[in-house]
Amino acid sequence: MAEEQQGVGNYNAENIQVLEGMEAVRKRPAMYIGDTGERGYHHLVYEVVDNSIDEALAGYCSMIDVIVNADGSLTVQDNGRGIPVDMHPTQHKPAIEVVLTVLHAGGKFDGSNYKVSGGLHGVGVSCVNALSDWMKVEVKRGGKVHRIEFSRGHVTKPLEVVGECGDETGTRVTFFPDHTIFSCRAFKWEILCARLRELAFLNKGVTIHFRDDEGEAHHEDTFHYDGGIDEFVGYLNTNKKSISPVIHFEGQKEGTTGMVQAEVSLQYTDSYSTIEQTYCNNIHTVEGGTHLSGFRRALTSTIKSYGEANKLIKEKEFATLTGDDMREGLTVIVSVKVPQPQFEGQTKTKLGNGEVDGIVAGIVSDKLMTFFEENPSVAKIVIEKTLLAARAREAARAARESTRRKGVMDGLSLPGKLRDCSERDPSKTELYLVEGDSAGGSAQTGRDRATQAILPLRGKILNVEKARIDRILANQEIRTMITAIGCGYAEEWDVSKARYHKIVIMTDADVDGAHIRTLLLTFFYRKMPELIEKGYVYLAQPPLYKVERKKKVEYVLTDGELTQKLLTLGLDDFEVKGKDGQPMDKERAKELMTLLAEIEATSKLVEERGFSPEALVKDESAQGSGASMLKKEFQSLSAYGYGPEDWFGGPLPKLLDDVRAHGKVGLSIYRFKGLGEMDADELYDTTMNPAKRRMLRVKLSDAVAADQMFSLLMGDEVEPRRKFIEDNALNVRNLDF
Ligand code: 0RA
Repeated sequence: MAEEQQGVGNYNAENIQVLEGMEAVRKRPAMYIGDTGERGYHHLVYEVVDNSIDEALAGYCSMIDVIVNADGSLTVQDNGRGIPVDMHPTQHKPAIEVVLTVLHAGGKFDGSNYKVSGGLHGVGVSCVNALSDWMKVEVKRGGKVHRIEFSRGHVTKPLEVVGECGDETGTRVTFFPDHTIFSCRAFKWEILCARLRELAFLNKGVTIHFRDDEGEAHHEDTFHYDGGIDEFVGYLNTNKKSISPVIHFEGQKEGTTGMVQAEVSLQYTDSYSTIEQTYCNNIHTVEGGTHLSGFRRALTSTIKSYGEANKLIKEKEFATLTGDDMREGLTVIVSVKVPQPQFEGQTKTKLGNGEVDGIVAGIVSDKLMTFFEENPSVAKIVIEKTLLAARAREAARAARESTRRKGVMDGLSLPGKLRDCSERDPSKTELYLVEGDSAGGSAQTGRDRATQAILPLRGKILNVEKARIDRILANQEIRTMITAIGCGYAEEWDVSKARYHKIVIMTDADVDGAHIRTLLLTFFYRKMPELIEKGYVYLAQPPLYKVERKKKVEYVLTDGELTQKLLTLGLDDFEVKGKDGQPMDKERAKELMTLLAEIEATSKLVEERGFSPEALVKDESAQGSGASMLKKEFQSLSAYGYGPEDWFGGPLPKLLDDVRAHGKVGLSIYRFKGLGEMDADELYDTTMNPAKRRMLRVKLSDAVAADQMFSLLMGDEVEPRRKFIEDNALNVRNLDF
């Protein structure tokens, strides 16, 4: 396609080609950008940022700014050389116009082949242009600021000089995705953060600054890592206890299509899980490939030969050791740069270039052996852990075999506690994991027997974060769940055998319930991640309150909703006067009351921690412990003409109380203490009835953050957990998971 477009020497023909190129992208966007949902929407950003990263890799750019603008558009700005603005030799228009309107034109046409980066689809910034309602590009180059504008891939304002810039250079691209193409409506802070942080780790020394000006909460963050992937490994292990230093290898070797560079950082921790993240040209190769296989092979053979030579592994054990055993507790990043990468696999995220296997293996074996020889105490710890993992695996296999003989794991004999449903089509069935026998009883009576199965769980679930496979499989509650779900476990795992496509965690809305829920999620995340990836795991949302008014019963899910309800009822025939003595309109009064309720809640939490809210608000330098949140709330309050003095010792707390009290007239409000308090019909009606219930589907949008959170919440390290809970205590009132 690119050749067809560039080879033509006729102006009209070229123009037609450009038009057709942009139309092709708009007609079949998924072919170019993956999909038109959340992934594709964020992919637009990566395509643009990749161009700036290329400039950085070429040594011309040190700073990249990414800004989500207040209007929902996004800007990427760098201090690279700037996209060339001179006339293109064959296309008879400015080079910048070619880069932005011709598919795959990228930076290639200038002949310098520095480009090893490029987005997952490598489609370039012209695709982003085609899929944007509008795009504006500003370039600082040769002393002048140039600007060009587009809509849906076509020029709307030709290139012009709009100012001077001295010797500054750089590119600024701002675009607004075309909402007639995408179903996603906004850029998500967490998603962009995760990718930008990753890019900063992979390209050490580059500074990426990210700001979000959309919506109410303004976030910003800066990513810069002089330690590169070594720091990445440290970051992934944040909440784990390391048992080795971070070990780094790198090297390069001429391959068939040019120089292949490889970089590896690894560290062992005392945990039982493994993190292996591999990259090719900055692309996360989720499905692995030749760089991963080369690394694994070298790790296994080096540990074995060092262990044998130093008599750390007995002959009898030698044969039973597997690669998995040697990777228990390992966190590793493998990053390679390959001139002409081949991506294979279902999602095109598996590296296929055969020679990379040997190149990575060569670098790792050499240098890991040297490391072990120079650090025998670390080598000993790693090998001991490997042997323990192998023994536990053997014990678990034996246990599984014996239980299989008894027919427990194969789904033929379902656990006695399971109250199964009659429907056999898993896409229609739901399994409720219910905390406690009494709630289990209500759920069993109230359920729809055809499609809803109930499995009551008694007491605490085993923390899989702190147990090896043999202990996990010895745990009764876990065995029961494995059997009921029907997918098997570990080597026998098969997600297509799932007996239900909805697995619903239903726990009390209290601290114990939250703990059980976290333990169950840890189990699914660590041991059955495919269930989460497929979207089979849900959280039930039982109501927190039962509200009765004039014999009409209503259920309320959260404290926030209850407050809203009381305020709405309270303002019904109640006039609120503003600071100026004038009556306020209903909408504005409601907003003010909502804000006051927030101030009240934050103040209460701050007080519980032993601080005075008033002192915090008045102390300019106060930070943390809720101070920033309170300050933000008081800033919003000033929009109504009120200051802190109207709250602390002023009339506002009473106003809030009065409105709420007014709202409560004639109401009876009951707060549920647990699921068990609801009778069977009530539980079904509020929480299980597909026509009325609300449920949360558990999603893994940021696997790294999830991993850290589970290590933190469930691991051994006490100090970071204490800090997390303290930092997040203020969020608890809107904890959604
Ligand atoms: C084509 C050629 C050159 C640089 C670029 C494109 C370029 C593109 C983008 C997109 C965002 N930032 C960018 N920075 C540079 C090479 C320029 C030269 O040889 O001077």
